Formats: sequence, C-alpha cells, structure tokens
Amino acid sequence: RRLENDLRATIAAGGIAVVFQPIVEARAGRVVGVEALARWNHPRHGPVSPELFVRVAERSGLINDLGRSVLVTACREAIGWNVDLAVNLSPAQFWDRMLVERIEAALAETGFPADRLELEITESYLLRRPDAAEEILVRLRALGIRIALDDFGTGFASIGYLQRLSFDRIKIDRSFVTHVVEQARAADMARAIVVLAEALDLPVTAEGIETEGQAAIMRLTGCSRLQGWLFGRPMPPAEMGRWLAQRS
Ligand code: G
Ligand code: G
Ligand code: MN
Ligand code: NA
Repeated sequence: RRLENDLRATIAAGGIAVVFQPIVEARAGRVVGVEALARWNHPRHGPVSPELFVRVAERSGLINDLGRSVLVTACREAIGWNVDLAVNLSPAQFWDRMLVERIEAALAETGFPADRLELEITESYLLRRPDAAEEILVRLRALGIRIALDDFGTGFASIGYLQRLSFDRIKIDRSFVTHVVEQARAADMARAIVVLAEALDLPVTAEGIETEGQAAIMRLTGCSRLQGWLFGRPMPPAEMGRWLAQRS
C-alpha cells in the first residue's frame, strides 16, 4: 500500500530509471541492439526489483503510466544510438485496449523510428486468447514495430500457437542456456528450440550468456543474437552511450 503510493509519486516525478543491456550479433559480435530494463531506487528501501514494482503497478492501475515512462525514457536515451531498442511489455499493458495508440503516441512524442523498436512479450498470457492477441500483434507490426517472444520455453503449454501468432523473433530463456556447456541434454534442448524456430523462420536470441563456452555453443546452435553479462551488464544511459561509442 505504502509502496504503491511511493511508486505512484516516483512515476509522476519521472523517477523511474532505465538501464540498457547490449545485444550482439552472434557471428561478429557487433552490437545490434539494447534491451531497456526499468530500475527503481527507493529512498529508504534501496533498489526495488522490477518484478516486484511491475506487479505492484499492475495491481494498482499504474502499469500504463509506468510503461509509458519506461518507453519514453528509453526512446529518448536510445534515439541517438544507431541500434535497435527492445522494451518489455507486461500482460496488463498488452491487453489494454489503448495499447497501440499509446505506443504510437510515445513514438510520435520522442521521434523514435518504429522500425528500431522491438517489444518483448512473454508467451504465457497470449495463450488464453490467441485470436485477440494476434489482432493486436498485427496492428503493432503495421506500425513497423517488431515483436519478440521473451523467456521462450518457460511456459511451454503448446507450440501450436507459435505458427498462429505473428512474431519477429524468439528469445530463449536463460534457463536453457545456463547448463549447455556441461550438460549434453541442455545443449540438445537449446538446439531443439532453434530448430523449431527455424521451421517458423524466426531468428533466435539467446539470453543469459555469461561465459565464452556458452557463447560458442549458442552460436553453433544457430542463434543469431546473444545477450548476457559476458557482453555487458545492464548499464545506465551515459555508460551505455560510452560503451557503444567505444565499439563503433
Ligand atoms: O532487469 P532484471 O533484473 O532484473 O529484470 C527482472 C524482470 O523484470 C525481467 O523479467 C524483466 O523482463 C522485467 N522487467 C524489467 N524492466 C521491465 C519493464 O520496463 N517492464 C516490464 N513489464 N518488465 C520489466
Ligand atoms: O525476463 P527478461 O528476459 O526481460 O529479463 C532480463 C533479466 O535478465 C534482467 O533481470 C537482467 O538483469 C537479467 N540478465 C541479463 N543478462 C544476464 C546474465 O548473463 N545472467 C543472469 N543471471 N541474468 C542476466
Ligand atoms: Mn526481456
Ligand atoms: Na527473458
């Protein structure tokens, strides 16, 4: 309750920060994108996990204000970087009937090019109403935005919907990446996911890459993009800007 009031005040004051994690092209290691991740540093409690404050925002009707704040901040920071920008959407945002208009307004307000924006959505909540979900995906893609299916594999209820819904990319959850070096089974699972994605013409990003060994295997497995601490931790905008400048 108190957290909810603090969150409302922080969002209103523009106090939700955004950090950025680099995403690299698997073969040459060139930076091709960044993922925006929301951060809230509470004056008394310190950093609050985004899982917690996103949940609080969803319960208290603040999610659209939070989402707008993150999207606008991320677009403003990333506009001068010549790379794609990935932003996470929560289920409540996805199902809001003004979603497409809100995204369009944020793009217009910041001047951020739609074809550099990728929205990350998780699979679990699309399954309940796949036809309604597809209608929204089609409208978003008509704006020129791309859609990534995030945390893929964690809510594996059905693969049938994969061919019914219009995605542009799959992000393999890091739980499938963690053990690929020492467990043949894990590497086989990762490979199976990539084969499935290939059958649907969907490029794959591997998340949570922490070691060179994991990077090598996921590259061989056929992932086109890699993301994780090996390449870069989430960084504040100024640091991300310097990091990108050093690498181009
Ligand atoms: O940044 P990381 O440490 O801790 O993120 C934890 C979780 O919070 C991840 O599942 C991530 O997708 C989610 N998350 C981070 N930023 C945002 C955001 O801006 N919006 C939503 N909906 N989720 C976010
Ligand atoms: O759910 P989503 O994929 O959006 O969440 C991204 C989360 O993964 C963020 O919390 C981010 O901080 C975290 N993350 C990014 N790279 C790594 C990594 O290499 N290892 C681990 N353990 N977490 C990571
Ligand atoms: Mn994500
Ligand atoms: Na993920």
